[in-house]
Amino acid sequence: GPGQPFILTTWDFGPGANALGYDILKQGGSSIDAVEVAINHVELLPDEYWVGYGGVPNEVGETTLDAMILWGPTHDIGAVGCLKRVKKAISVARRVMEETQHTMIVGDDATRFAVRMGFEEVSLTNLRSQEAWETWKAKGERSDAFKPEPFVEDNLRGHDTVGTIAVDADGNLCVGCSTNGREFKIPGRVGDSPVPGAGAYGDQSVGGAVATGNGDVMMRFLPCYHTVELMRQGMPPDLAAAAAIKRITDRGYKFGGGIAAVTVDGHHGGAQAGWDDAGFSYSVQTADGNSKFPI
Ligand code: SD4
Repeated sequence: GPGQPFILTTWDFGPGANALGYDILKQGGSSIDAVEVAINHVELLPDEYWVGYGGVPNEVGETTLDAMILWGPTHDIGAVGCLKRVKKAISVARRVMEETQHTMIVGDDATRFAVRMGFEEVSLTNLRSQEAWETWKAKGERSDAFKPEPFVEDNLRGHDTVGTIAVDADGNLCVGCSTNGREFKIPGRVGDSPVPGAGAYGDQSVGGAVATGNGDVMMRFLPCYHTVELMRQGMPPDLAAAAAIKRITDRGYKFGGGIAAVTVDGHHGGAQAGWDDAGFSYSVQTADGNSKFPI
């Protein structure tokens, strides 16, 4: 309940991101500041290939970013899709939420919006993403995304989208996520991450959920919305996440993906499909410490 702040973040960078966010929560700060700081930390890691700059170039070698933030008390949402040349995608999403009546801004116009809001325009390419693209390009293959069969096993093993859910000492929920999506994606591709209910969702009276994995598939099912709605009906987070994922696999999809979820009073759980050896985990920090939960 109120007074017991917590923060949850997906994948191996979870503990480091949580530590920064929890510092804010511990001092009575807002969950939105905690989520932003935690996700910025991951976005700015130069060696993190799947989030922020320096990673996952698209088919023409450019890194583009998707992010979303949801503020529980007002159920306001801000998102950016295919954001180019700005590093802190979650911060731009926050500006969309706080400074406009809009929910999502995309592409070069998202860049222009960010610049108007005072963000710096920089290259998102570094040595690693440049090399990854050159190596792939040298093979002369078309992007995998041009194989449209939905029921073949996807090859999206190395995913790392950051999803963070926090509740502050005032009981306010915030949910956010940020990614550069999918390697060698077709330019203009937007994944599940900025789509409300797909890459993340939350409800101030229930809790939140964040997704990672094959967003091209997941966004067809709104699995985070599904997870939160099941928790609203009283289902525990792990079973709710599993049911949302089962909705996808029941349709025959052999996809790789996972969901982490937490109720506003701090009960958490997760589920995955196709990722038995992907190392998917989420971490939770509370007054009792920072623990990692492999899924
Ligand atoms: C996407 N869901 O754009 C993201 C990718 C991801 O961990 O989750 N990576 O499809």
